[in-house]
Amino acid sequence: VFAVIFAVVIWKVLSNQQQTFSRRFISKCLEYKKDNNESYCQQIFHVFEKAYIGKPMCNVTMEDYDDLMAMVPFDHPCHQTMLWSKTNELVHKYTAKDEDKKDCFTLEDTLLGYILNDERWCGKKGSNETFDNGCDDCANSAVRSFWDSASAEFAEYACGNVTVMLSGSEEKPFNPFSTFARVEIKRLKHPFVKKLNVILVTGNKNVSNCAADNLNIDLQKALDSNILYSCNEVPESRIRECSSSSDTDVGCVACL
Ligand code: N1C
Repeated sequence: VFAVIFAVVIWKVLSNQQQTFSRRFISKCLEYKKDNNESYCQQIFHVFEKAYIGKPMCNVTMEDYDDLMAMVPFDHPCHQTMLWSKTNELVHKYTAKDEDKKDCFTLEDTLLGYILNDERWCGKKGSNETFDNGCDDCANSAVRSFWDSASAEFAEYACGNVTVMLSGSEEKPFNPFSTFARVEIKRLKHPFVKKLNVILVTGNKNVSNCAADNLNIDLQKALDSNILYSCNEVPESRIRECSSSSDTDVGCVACL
């Protein structure tokens, strides 16, 4: 009897966990845009799940998300693309605006980025469920491969002047292990992309500036040589001011 009760409890917990993740996915999908309907959001979830379900936790590749990426194309203006590394909180504060005034877009402003931001998930071999805890953080995890895949698409979609917000509190603002360095920078392609603007955020703990070899040598080496490059050091306080007083500026760098 105890064994049966135990099994039922475990089963309930597991199925409840799955519902929680998929419910959250669907409800974020619905709140993203008023005309997203339940059936469209469910279709997206179904294609999303196929990337990792039933697979060993550390065996999910970027390509496993190809169908998902094809199903959910971007529709933001490609010339208003904002990339970032190690400035997660600040960049999203800077780019946050009401829908009708929005003039600078990060991956988290797109449907999939919005739904999956701050989420964890994985599958398990021999199970058809989505787990949202007990997921290992490995190179080919469902989460990492998703961000690699979405970041690749996002950078390929970019055009015109692209901006990236990097951190001057890092010894290497262009960290070779970051998604920006591994995945995004090499997918910016001339002649679609004309220029890359680096906004290097400075504050009270500055360990690098625009003269750093890490930017002038390492970053520029990774960048398509036909794409122009600029770097501006901007105090964090200025960026915070811009976030609140930015009705009039256009694009990702105007207020700075
Ligand atoms: O590794 P990073 O930064 O350089 O990645 C940021 C870079 C941005 O330009 C985005 O377009 O890559 C994209 N991106 C996300 O949008 C994103 N949202 C949440 C990459 N990763 C993202 N995450 C999670 O943060 C994800 O789990 C990943 O591992 C971290 C990357 O943060 P980082 O090192 O500051």
